[in-house]
Amino acid sequence: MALLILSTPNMFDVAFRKWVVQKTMEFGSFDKVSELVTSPIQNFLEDRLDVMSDKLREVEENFEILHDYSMTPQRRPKILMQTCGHVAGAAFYYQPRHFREENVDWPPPGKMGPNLKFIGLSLHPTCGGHFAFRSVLIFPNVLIPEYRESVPPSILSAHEEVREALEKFNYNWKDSG
Ligand code: B12
Repeated sequence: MALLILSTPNMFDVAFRKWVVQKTMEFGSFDKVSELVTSPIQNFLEDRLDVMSDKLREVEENFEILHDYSMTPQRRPKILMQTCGHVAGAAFYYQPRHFREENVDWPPPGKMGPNLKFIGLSLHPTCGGHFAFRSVLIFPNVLIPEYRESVPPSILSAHEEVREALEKFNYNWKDSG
């Protein structure tokens, strides 16, 4: 069994805000938190996962946690979150290779920055692009009998619409253009 953890925009207003307030009290001031906590989102998620892991360990000792930022020593992602999101039925993964048109050079070459690939985009059925993949928990000893993968609902239908979304994600992600 594996569990995929996503965050939705509420995470910032609810759980993350609480964590910042708690750290501010712990360190004495918000300035101290800004100075000492170098990766706030990552630290916040790790703190929350530690609490969850302790509880989980009471029922199952053997599990591994991988994060979206977990890398191999060769700096390759240890886990591909968009693929996980699709097979988990959480968010439809639009992969560029499925939306090419015959005899059309798409995506247009040379528009991505150096060393950047034109990548696919996952869209959640209710949050659209306003979510992030965070972590995966893998329980090698827990098997789910008769498990059936669910297909994530797709919120885009026309290929043209998908190509437009993919271009915006790859070319305009900084300005939401
Ligand atoms: C490397 C990486 C980057 C790099 C390089 C990006 C690039 N353009 O080249 C950098 C650091 C620059 C970057 C930037 C950003 N990223 Co980024 N990045 C990643 C990361 C770590 C790995 C992606 C990767 O390398 N994939 C490898 C390729 C080869 O995988 P693939 O094309 O999917 O191929 C596989 C599938 O086809 C699969 N497969 C084969 N057959 C089948 C069949 C089916 C049905 C399925 C489902 C799969 C499947 O097998 C292939 C591999 O063998 C992921 C997190 C993660 N751990 O997954 C985030 C991730 C892709 N990034 C994300 C985001 C949001 C961004 C930014 C917008 C963040 C920001 N605000 O700064 C920017 C800009 C993105 C952009 N458009 O370029 C999100 C995307 C969310 C989404 N909704 O889709 C991710 C998932 C992170 C997350 N936590 O949610 N990123």
